[in-house]
Amino acid sequence: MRTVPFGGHPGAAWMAALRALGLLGWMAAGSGGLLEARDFRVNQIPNGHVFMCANCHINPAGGGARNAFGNRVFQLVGTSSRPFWTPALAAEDSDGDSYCNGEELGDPDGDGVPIPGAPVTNPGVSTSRPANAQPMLAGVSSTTAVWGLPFNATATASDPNACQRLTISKVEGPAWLAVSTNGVLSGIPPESASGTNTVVLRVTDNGSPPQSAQLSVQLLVVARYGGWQAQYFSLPQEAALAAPETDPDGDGLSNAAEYALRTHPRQPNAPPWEPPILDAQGRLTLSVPLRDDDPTLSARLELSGSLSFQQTSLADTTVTDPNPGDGRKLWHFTDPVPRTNAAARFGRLRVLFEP
Ligand SMILES: [Ca+2]
Ligand SMILES: [Ca+2]
Ligand SMILES: [Ca+2]
Ligand SMILES: [Ca+2]
Repeated sequence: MRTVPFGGHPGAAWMAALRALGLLGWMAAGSGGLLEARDFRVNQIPNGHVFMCANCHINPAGGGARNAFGNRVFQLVGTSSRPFWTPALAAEDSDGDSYCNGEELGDPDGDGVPIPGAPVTNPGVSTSRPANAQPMLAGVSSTTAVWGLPFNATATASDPNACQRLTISKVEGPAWLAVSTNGVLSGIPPESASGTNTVVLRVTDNGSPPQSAQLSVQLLVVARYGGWQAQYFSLPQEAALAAPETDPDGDGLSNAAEYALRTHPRQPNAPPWEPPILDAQGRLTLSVPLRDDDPTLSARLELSGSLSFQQTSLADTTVTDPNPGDGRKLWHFTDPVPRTNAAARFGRLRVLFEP
């Protein structure tokens, strides 16, 4: 068949003559040799000259049974000579070898212009395929989770071999975190997960042989009042009981204070701080242990000469971490007004945090 000029008008004219005679059906059934006229197809695909008729036919000489790509082309245009190479066909994987038709023919985007020097493999033969490129994991859509609340994120994976199926798995990470094969991370972190959690993900393609890549991400689990509420109350039924200003256990500590102090809101607690003392300069000092896993949390001590708190000043504040790892930091407050200058001093502790 390679002796027949392809794309040439002689072949086309010859086909027209056959059609006029109504002989095509007989010719197709009876003589493979005469089918060589469809050689013009070779010029309708990028780099078609590399595999010639074997792009579409099992017999490299052309004619006879088609391979998977040939069947797809026949499905699209039948015996018509109209063009069929499109971005859509380029994006398909006709022979199921995990490489797109366009990739195999050196024209990944299917615009009909092959990339110069790109390797060419047969889009109709699954054992003819390019080298398998390594997939990539670019990142995770969110790396901050709140304990007590559902966490959801997506890992972004890609592969230069656009037709390959990618499978994502968790290589390392906390038990509460589930990772689906399509890269969805989900789970509800417990309070014990507070802090930095190392998660190692792997992406594997379905090329031959498969290639994979790993990504390590640091997932920060923080506290928020909403997650704390979900841990200690049945929501939404107990929404009123769980409100920040409520004191369901009647211990004088509001839920907001219990959250900040890391105490139990439904079991009465004595305030977990030492009574205020006067320092060497006669200034009132108070130290309060507050949770350290909510980056939005802060505290201030308002001081006043009367219990009405009509005029207040703020205590000087420093924060220390005497016991790293205990989930608390110590907030030290010092009244700037010494005792000798005041008849009486009253303090009111405020904790501030985002919901
Ligand atoms: Ca393929
Ligand atoms: Ca192939
Ligand atoms: Ca690949
Ligand atoms: Ca309370």
